[in-house]
Amino acid sequence: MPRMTAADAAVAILRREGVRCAFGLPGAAINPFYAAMRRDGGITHTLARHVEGASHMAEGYTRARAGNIGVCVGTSGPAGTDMITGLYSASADSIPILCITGQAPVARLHKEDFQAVDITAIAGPLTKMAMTVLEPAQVPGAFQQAFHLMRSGRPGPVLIDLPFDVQMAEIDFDPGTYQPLPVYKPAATRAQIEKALDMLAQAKRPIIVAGGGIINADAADLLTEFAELTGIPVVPTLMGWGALPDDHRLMAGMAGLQTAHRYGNATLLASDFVLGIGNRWANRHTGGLATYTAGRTFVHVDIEPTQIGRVFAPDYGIVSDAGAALKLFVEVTRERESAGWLTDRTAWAQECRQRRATMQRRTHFDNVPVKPQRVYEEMNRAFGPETRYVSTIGLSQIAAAQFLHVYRPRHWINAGQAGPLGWTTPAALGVCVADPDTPVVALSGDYDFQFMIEELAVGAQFNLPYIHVLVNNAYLGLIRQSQRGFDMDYCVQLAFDNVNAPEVGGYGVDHVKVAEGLGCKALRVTEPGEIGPALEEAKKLMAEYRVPVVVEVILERVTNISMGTELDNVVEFEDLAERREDAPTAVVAMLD
Ligand SMILES: Cc1ncc(C[n+]2csc(CCOP(=O)(O)OP(=O)(O)O)c2C)c(N)n1
Ligand SMILES: [Mg+2]
Repeated sequence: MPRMTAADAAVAILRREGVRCAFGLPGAAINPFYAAMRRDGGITHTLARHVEGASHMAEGYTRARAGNIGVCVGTSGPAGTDMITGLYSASADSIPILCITGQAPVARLHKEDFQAVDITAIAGPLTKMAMTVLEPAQVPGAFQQAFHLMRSGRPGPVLIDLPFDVQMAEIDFDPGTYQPLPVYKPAATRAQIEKALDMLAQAKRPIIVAGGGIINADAADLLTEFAELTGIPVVPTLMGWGALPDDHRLMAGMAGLQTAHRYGNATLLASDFVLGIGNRWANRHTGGLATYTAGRTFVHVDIEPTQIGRVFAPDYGIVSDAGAALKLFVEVTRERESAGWLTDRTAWAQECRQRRATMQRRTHFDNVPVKPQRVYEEMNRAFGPETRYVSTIGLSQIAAAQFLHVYRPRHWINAGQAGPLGWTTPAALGVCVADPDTPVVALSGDYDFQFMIEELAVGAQFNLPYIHVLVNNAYLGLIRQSQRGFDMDYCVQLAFDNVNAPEVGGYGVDHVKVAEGLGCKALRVTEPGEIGPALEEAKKLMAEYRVPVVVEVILERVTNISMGTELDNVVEFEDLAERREDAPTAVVAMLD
């Protein structure tokens, strides 16, 4: 039987489970694991500048491609606590990442040893398993179980904490005969799908709410096929955005309080039946439940049994992987089609398209300072359907969801539930590692950008080129807007006179200088007409220098973005589009 350190066994298992890269940073307590990675030689390591950054890189890496599992590694104590935010946003969005931490030796865990912290207790609520492995011979089993859990049911993160002496101890382990455990994914039965379709057949104005579970299940094609077969319009959630291309005739728009379209909300409110697949009725999607549910029948399909009924009781619930359910939905619908049982949905779908064609928000403003809406219009022009967008939170992200276009699954990569500021830069780097061939465009407000700004150096060091659009209003814009309800503008201003950079005109931080100082390229624009050329220039710089390129747009300080507290009370602060020229890049499905 081969003998090796438990750390070597752990690395051997990572390799057999398909891991090819890791994000992290070493410290004394995790050095044996780093030594094992070095001996193995098959795992590419990206050295983060902040451990939280490593955890978000792992998330970006997972989110970019079906089957990926991002791995982040750190030492004992603060490295583990720094990665807690990554574990939170991963678990909130059902994203598997494996977090590996070093730990003090077993015999000293209870002695308040240097950097010994009970990380498994801290990570417990955020993970599917958090384990300090106390017995070296348990290490293989812990890793095997970790991959089984991350991939089974509702995906999510795992933390494995390895005391120094456990990593160093020699064990018997045969990597050659190691087998990943089978993955458990519940699947709908035929009877369940038939019942759901029977209920659907009763509806006059049905929609499909398509959640991130469809993307996790890699089932976007099946969703499209099912929507086309039945002719039913699709309302993607923020996490499901891209499952159906934005220019599809059945794309009915997103619904919600913030990251939503006017026509999406209107269509949801006009519907009488909602088939939710792989979604979790997030509160910023539903708004008040009375408005959301009134007069509608709900069927909810979710992989996690305890999600059914969590937010409200659906009329019928099915526990199933989204892909397995959609496969059967397609199969049974085809049979019903051949039997001539399908209801014609043309008029309803046409009505939804009509809303889409007429209920656009205006993007074309020529104002200086630039209005944010114009930035997204220029981005729509500059970036094609192959682009992957990465963003986290803020007015910047909300407006992006209202105005940008996404055409493919995993091309809108967003920390939807947790929304941690600072997520965008490291997540974008993780996406670049996962898929160096697809153009990546990150989008940040100035505050999100300033959190974890040091990670730009990782992109420069490891040649991870992407374009980072930075919309600078020198404000914690989303919080400024929400403070209107308190009649205050308090502790949300980022503007100051920068003694080194009078040219930033009182907007505070000179992002161009900081980005350049970190080894990236950066451009700043102040006029709407300069945005398009700057984005083109950024593409060239990115290709030439192979580093992140920041395009900063100086915005007007105060722009309120459409939002509300109920689907039927979203406040519009700007003019709406009345003519095609008001929203020239909007995808308006052409009426048949
Ligand atoms: C770690 C963390 N702290 C606080 C918040 C609350 N928060 C959400 S958006 C926001 C302001 C974001 O400002 P900026 O990135 O400049 O985007 P803008 O809204 O101005 O476009 C804050 C403080 C958060 N999401 N994450
Ligand atoms: Mg801002």
